[in-house]
Amino acid sequence: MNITEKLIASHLVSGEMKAGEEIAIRIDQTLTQDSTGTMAYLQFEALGVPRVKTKRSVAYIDHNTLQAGFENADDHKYIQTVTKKHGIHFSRPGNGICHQVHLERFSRPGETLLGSDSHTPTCGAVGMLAIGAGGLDVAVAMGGGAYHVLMPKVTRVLLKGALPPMVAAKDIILAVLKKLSVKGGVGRVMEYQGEGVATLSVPERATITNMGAELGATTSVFPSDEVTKQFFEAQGRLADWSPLEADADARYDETVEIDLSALVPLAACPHSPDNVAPISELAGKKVNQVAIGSCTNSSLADMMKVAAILKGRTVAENVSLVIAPGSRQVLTMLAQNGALADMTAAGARILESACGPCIGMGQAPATDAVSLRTFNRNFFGRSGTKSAEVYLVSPETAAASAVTGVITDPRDLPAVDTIRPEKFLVNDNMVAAPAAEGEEVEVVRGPNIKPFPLGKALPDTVSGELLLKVGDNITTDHIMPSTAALLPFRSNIPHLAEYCLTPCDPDFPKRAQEKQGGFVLGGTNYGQGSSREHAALAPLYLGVKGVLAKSFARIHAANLVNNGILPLQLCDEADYEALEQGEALTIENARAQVEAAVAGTPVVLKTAAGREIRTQLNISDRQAAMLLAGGLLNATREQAK
Ligand code: MIC
Ligand code: SF4
Repeated sequence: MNITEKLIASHLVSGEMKAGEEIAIRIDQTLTQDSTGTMAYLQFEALGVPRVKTKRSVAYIDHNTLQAGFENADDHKYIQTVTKKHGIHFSRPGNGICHQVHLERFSRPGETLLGSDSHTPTCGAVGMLAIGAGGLDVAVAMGGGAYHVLMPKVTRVLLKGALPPMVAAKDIILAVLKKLSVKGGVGRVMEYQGEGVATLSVPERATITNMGAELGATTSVFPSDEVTKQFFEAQGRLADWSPLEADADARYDETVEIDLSALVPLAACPHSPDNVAPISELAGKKVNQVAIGSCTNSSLADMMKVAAILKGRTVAENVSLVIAPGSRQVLTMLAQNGALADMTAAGARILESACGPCIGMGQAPATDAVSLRTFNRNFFGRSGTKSAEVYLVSPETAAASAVTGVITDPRDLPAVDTIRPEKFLVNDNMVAAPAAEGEEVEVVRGPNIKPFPLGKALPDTVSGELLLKVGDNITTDHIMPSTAALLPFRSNIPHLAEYCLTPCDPDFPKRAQEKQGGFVLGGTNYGQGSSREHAALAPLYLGVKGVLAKSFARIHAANLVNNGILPLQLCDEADYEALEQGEALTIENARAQVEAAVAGTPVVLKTAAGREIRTQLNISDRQAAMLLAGGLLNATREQAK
């Protein structure tokens, strides 16, 4: 077996391990962050389970830390109290970005992790099966329920050779993205193999598994080897380590080769992580902002390289350089070893250990600015400035460009070393343990926490207007934007809904409400990007009944079904061209059609002119029950009756 198969086989609850079949797996650990967590815990409460049934569940506060009003702080308080009550550990604000802290302190080779954040696969760096999902799926897993997913194909990414100096792990994943595109990983686990693996430290592997999310992959995984062992030892957690590797005769569905020694520094150009070009082609372009951090590139080793490049130099006058170390462990170690002083002496602006500018919480670039970021997503508008050009680069490229003021190939500067600390500074005092007697904890709910919308049982006739037609690769940042102004409202769907799909059409929310809902039409890979369930809840609130698309991203499709919205994949792509915004669409005998869709029978929609549009639902029995009941929560309640 390969590593993926071993991880799945040891957690399989039901289903057949045949690519494309629905399987159910047992979840050992969960993580949530605050911007999806409030909703996930409201849903967990609705399930009525007194204490989590996982081995370890952790709630992080890392996204909404701006606190421009009371809303964020109220959410933090709610999450702190609800987790204390129900047996969940609580990583307090300032302790760091969920994926960085989870990797450092809680990851375990051989275990499964389900997180309400699309970058949960980060922990695949140590041989975990770590998957991102919607908040409701995570709530169910906390309650002891299995996680359902399609058995993935397994792609072997064969790493050959070793990286040249000043070429980074980021350049490896950018090279994979260039090769495979933002849809290249859909339905697959990317399993890293080959001689190059042993040359990469755990944080370098984590950069790669983290950004595997941008391939659309179910997850990415590395073996757990001697390098992993050393990382656990340095984290004072040797007891949590165990080896995991593929059998010598393991089989893979496909193989992609990357020769590390031939790689050069790369950048993902605006506005997609797969729009990759060599830095040499961009060199000399004037830069206005450099932002270093995020769950992709904020490890101690990354920060030490940045500090070494900045040491004794000054940030160029035309550049604003911001740095957010990924965790309090990283920040404290930088403070203790003097690297932080090298950064500030050069003129870096230090941000707290949180997501910050990566999710548009501050540091929006100036009009038409060129912003170089070590992050993982450069979707249109995500930085908070629509006219900004955001490039995704390695920490080396970012730091080199910050001091020169133009996009710079880091190989033009003297090489800096990568460190592998023998001992990390361990202090878990910012992780609050749950209460032994949860019943006694009072859950505090602020006024911004509104009830979430619930779907209704599917009627026999589903009809409505085609409210909006959009193109390929529509992201959840288009469907439910997350700017500093909107992120505080993650527990207030009525407010968020006013911004639903507005980057595509500012009038969409108004039109959807006037027409009492209807359908949306997308191109390929509709809903790529984040795991945010709000990209289903806001359309649900606006009355969207179904989304037609050429294809869907995995997590978003699951979120639609979980909330009772039909993800209808066009059988004939020509229908995409033919359908026009404003057309009336009807699904007759919808309930019977959804039941028949489990066996692969197309669901047929009719236009006003009587033309038939054939679509596939790609659902299991379990999902059909959800769609009929109007979502997962309704279906769970019906089963409990
Ligand atoms: C992101 O990077 O887009 C986020 C913000 O972390 C999201 C989660 C969210 O929208 O809250 C993700 O990746 O799932
Ligand atoms: Fe946070 Fe950005 Fe990572 Fe999402 S991608 S978890 S916003 S740092």
